[in-house]
Amino acid sequence: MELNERILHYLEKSDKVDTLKLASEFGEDHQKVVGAVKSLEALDMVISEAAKSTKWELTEEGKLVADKGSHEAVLYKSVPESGIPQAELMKTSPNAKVGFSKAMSSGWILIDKSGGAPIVKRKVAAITDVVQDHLNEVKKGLDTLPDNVRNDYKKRKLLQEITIKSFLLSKGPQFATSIKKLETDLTSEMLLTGSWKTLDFKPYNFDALGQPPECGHLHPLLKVRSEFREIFLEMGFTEMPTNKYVESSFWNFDALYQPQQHPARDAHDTFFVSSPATCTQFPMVYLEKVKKVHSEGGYGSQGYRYDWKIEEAQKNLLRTHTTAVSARMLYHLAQQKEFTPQKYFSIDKVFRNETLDATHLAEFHQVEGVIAARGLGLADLIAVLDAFFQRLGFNRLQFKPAYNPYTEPSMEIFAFHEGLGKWIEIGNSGVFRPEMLLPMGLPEDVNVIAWGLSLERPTMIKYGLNNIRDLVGPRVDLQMVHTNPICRLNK
Ligand code: FB9
Repeated sequence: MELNERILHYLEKSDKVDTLKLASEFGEDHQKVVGAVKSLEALDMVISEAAKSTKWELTEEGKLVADKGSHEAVLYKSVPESGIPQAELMKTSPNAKVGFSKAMSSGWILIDKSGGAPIVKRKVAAITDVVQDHLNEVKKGLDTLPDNVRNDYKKRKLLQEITIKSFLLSKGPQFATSIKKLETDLTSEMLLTGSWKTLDFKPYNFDALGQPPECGHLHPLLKVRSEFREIFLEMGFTEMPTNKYVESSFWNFDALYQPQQHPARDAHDTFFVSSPATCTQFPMVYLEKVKKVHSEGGYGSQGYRYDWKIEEAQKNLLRTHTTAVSARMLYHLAQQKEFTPQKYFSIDKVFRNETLDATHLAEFHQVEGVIAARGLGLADLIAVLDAFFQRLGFNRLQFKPAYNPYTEPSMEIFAFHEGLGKWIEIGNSGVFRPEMLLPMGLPEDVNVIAWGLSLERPTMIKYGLNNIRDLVGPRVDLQMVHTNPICRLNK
């Protein structure tokens, strides 16, 4: 018979019954009985009132004593007929100290100091371990201990009093000893035959929670991107338009004063596009200035002194950095009649034809910050990096001189990662060169400081991933995307 009906039959014979008693009578888990009661209560077949009762049960130490004997009995049994040095006896069990004092107060043992070193001897030939017997009685549910004894065991942390929540049951308005099958759907057949008139329908449970709607979940990269975006916006930066994966070599390299023979411009580092292979739309006055600064110098620079070719600049590629976007933005800024200071940022994909490994793929997201204002210098760059990375939870930065074709000076950025317990590289930065800025037409006293980092690296660290292929690509565990926590970069 179903548990529900066993409960109803029991209740028919007795007006009130506690769920604990039912659990014991039926040999069922109390929680299972409570669950059945709740379903009967939903049908108004029973009424339950919350009840509380207390019960004594053995602590973990009490269970050990019930099993192995009291500490004093264990100690007594460790004393041989001939006696044992007290120091040695105290090493025989982890509870020897408690056992010794109890065995002494029970008159089971004595200390013989006649020979100098204290020797422990048995004072009685045999003992009865009443503590063990009492605890085994409680373990069986026979609670016949006098209060003073029970309180002593509580003090010795062998017994503990626990409160049990249960329910006192009585017959409900719809009480019956069998459960009518409740219909859950009103069918057309019921309406046609009129059987609905005699059927019982399950009442609506307006408290029931709906099925959680299946929906999409943000990928960890997008969560980290949102965090970075928030940090930049909080700092007053404006997002640059980065919806141009295919870029000309001109904007990706030449505008950044990166010479045409630079190794990064080779096909082994860059993905060139075969169709359309070239771009021919450039601001030609500006292009001529770029050509001149590369080939002859100018603006105080001797240039690279090579035969700059427009065909090289026209080649289309997948942008290798979002600094190509920064170049376009700065050129656009330079066309303003009156210069106004700006703070730009970008977070988007870049592509590099480099060796793949566990942490590098041919594409990654670059995060870039750019500030253009009069009289900026390295100190301003360090200060803004400090403020930016503090928002990522980094309070200790170190800088190392580096080289970029388009910034001078340049610095690699390092931070001490408390979680990893080591210094890690967290980005690169620098001051854009005059050979890049002045051909655009920016005023001579305007400097531009910038820095960059990736999105994948912080995301992998944040979510404890060691292989980039666990973050992006066909091997990604979609359950990870579903369940991973929200991202807080500074936590
Ligand atoms: O992101 C990087 N590391 C990083 C960043 C944040 C972070 O956060 C913590 C957990 C919370 C942890 C680590 N790096 C830059 C450093 C290394 O990972 C490096 O091995 C890989 N670098 C990429 C380039 O690799 C081909 C990261 C990427 C990178 C490097 C430089 C720039 C952008 C991205 C730049 C720039 C720049 C410089 C001057 C002016 C304008 C832009």
